[in-house]
Amino acid sequence: MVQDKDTLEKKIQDLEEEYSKTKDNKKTNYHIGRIRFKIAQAKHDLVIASKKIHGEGFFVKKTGDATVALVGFPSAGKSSIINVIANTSSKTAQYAFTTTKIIPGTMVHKDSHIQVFDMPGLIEDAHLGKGGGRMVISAAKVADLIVFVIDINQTQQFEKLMKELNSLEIHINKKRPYIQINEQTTGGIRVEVNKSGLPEDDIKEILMGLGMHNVIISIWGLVDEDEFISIVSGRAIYMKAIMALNKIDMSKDYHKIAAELSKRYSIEVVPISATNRTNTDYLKDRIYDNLGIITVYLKHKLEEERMPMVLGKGATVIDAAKKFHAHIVDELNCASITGPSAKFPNQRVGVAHVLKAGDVITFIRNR
Ligand SMILES: Nc1nc2c(ncn2[C@@H]2O[C@H](COP(=O)(O)OP(=O)(O)OP(=O)(O)O)[C@@H](O)[C@H]2O)c(=O)[nH]1
Ligand SMILES: [Mg+2]
Repeated sequence: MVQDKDTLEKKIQDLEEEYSKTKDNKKTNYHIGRIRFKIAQAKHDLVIASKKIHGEGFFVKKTGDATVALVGFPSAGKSSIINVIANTSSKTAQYAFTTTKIIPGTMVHKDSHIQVFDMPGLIEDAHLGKGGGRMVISAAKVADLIVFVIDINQTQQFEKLMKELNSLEIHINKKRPYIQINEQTTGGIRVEVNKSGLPEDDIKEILMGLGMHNVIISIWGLVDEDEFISIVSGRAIYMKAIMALNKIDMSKDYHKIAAELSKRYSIEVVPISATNRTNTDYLKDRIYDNLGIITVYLKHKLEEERMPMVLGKGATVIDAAKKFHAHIVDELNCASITGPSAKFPNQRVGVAHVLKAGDVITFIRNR
């Protein structure tokens, strides 16, 4: 049965009341697990119900070598930043909600093409469909990196952003705990490995709540109840993020503020001013680096022209060959490399050789 928004809000309120009454009684652990599960489920249903009320969905297409989403409160300077770092022109203004839909741009850096999404401002209760909440979810699903844009005069907004993303079941700069679930036809629920810190009974209760009655489960890392539910129900999204601390032209203390934020939230903070273009090239560098990509160059042995190719850090000669052309892999013998990963120019290396940014590669085929 699909429940409407008001019914769900009432249900969450009742459950939370029940939860707070039951919380301090140690004998009721089992019951608490069930309430927590029900609350999480109702909150998720509420997000879905709110989406229906607020109308249409939308679609963002991924292009380029990697994708980055700019996320922040209204007027933090997202559009001002995309206008500086990418080849697009997004409207900027002093009033909130200047941007109302996702504006894509391309940032060209070190011969890579990085797609950047300028997004509508996110606000509190975005997970209920207010502000740009839904757009953040759809963009988060395709983005490889989030850049939080924070106004230096409003740094308290970061805490609210993190809370919102938590409600959207987007986990920031966290490693996904490894959980293995094997569905069976009979035998009930068997917890084989449990390094979660959660009582086994709670785990069973949650799985039953999700309709998983016959499974063997192993949990290899610490996880709390909310995150566990979010993972086993398939809704959890894990995202890497950095922060662009904007408008530093308005604060003399920006070094100190940046350092404090970075320490408190364990996030890389890049202080910038979009208006004065202070540090914006450095921001591009940090985006590129946090995407974990390198640009290498392919060169035919008889030609001067070099073709840029973007690969993941740790990529080998064979990875470059695969990306270049599937057929070349069978014929590939070795490669000749000039650049950071070579000991000397035109060094012959095997196909398992690990490349570095800036390498120039010439494939050498079997005769
Ligand atoms: N002083 C100063 N003002 C800035 C800076 N960056 C942006 N602004 C101003 O802040 C206001 C909001 O900038 P936008 O780029 O429109 O902000 P936004 O985050 O895109 O806002 P929404 O689209 O409404 O979510 C504008 O008046 C900008 O001129 C900066 O580095 N320094
Ligand atoms: Mg904007």
